[in-house]
Amino acid sequence: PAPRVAIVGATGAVGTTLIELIEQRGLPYRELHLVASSRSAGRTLTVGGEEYEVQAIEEFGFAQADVAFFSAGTSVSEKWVPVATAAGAVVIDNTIAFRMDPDSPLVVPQVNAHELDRLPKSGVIANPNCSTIPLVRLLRGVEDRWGVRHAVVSTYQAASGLGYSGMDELHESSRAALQGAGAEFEPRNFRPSLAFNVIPKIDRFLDSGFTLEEQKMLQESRKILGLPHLDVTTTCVRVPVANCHSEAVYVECHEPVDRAELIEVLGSLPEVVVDDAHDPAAFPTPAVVGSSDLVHVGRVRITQSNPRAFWLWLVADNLRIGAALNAVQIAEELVERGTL
Ligand code: A2P
Ligand code: 11C
Repeated sequence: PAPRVAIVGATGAVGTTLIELIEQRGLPYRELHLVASSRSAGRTLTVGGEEYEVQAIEEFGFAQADVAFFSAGTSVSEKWVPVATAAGAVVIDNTIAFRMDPDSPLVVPQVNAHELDRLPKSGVIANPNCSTIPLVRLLRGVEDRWGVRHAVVSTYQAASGLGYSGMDELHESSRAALQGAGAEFEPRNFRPSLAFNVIPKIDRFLDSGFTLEEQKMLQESRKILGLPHLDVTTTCVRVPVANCHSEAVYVECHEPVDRAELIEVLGSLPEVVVDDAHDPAAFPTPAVVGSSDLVHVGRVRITQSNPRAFWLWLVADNLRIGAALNAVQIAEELVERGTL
């Protein structure tokens, strides 16, 4: 029979996208439970034409779920994922809480779906960070054909990485700045204000001088690709874009790279599209890409000084590719294997 599904964080930006994708893609379920904080308890949401009442997590019995998607933040996962797995649910967790746990696979289905062949001891499958997912999907193809010597990445990350509160703050701070009241605006998430600004800091600073977001991109890429010595170094930057993360990616390979073949290899990866035209309406930008279930690649160029190195630009919808879609695709793989 189809699984009983719970969505924790159902009222948030990722949760809402998850619900939309479950409807669109027809993930089978025989029961659906929507869970959030007590603030949302009693709200109703319509899914597949049926109304569902949102339940407070404290009131929810996880024994009612075969699979639980968690996207309500790290502290909620730390507290409640063990409760869910103890009650028998398989958890697909969208926070940092279990990503580096050796007993929990970190899965991007287009890269390492084989790790879903057996259910993990922990009962938890971790969903990677939103800027890691599109990067490893491309690096997989490059590694297999030319071998990656090292990669240098700068990210341009959207406000929706911080959910609805991030998007709301971008709009409010921009409005305040346009009204000449920017100095009085009190930022809640982005410091300094993100309006008409770029901020080279995402998540907290570490003693190394890197940020946690930058460290996640390195550690998670290594784990997903199964390349413990992979050399990826990043600068993660928040930009005043509502949704869709972009990345400028420089890769030096072991072998010389032919541009036409690179475009062919990238374009033949699952759910990747190369829009390499020079027409500004064609190369990928967050505004042009909008809501998309594809990783968009453009600006592919071999460096003039080194035939083994190239640059590319990617844009991926962080709420879909970087979070909800990856989680739903993990669930689809489990359903296909008869695990759920
Ligand atoms: P709620 O809407 O009741 O606050 P976003 O990423 O867009 O900010 O959404 C966060 C999601 O996580 C929301 O669904 C939110 O529910 C949920 N959430 C936040 N804190 C808790 C909590 N302590 N317990 C359960 N769910 C929570
Ligand atoms: C951001 N990438 O754009 C973050 C959000 O580790 O899941 C996701 C944080 C995480 O702010």
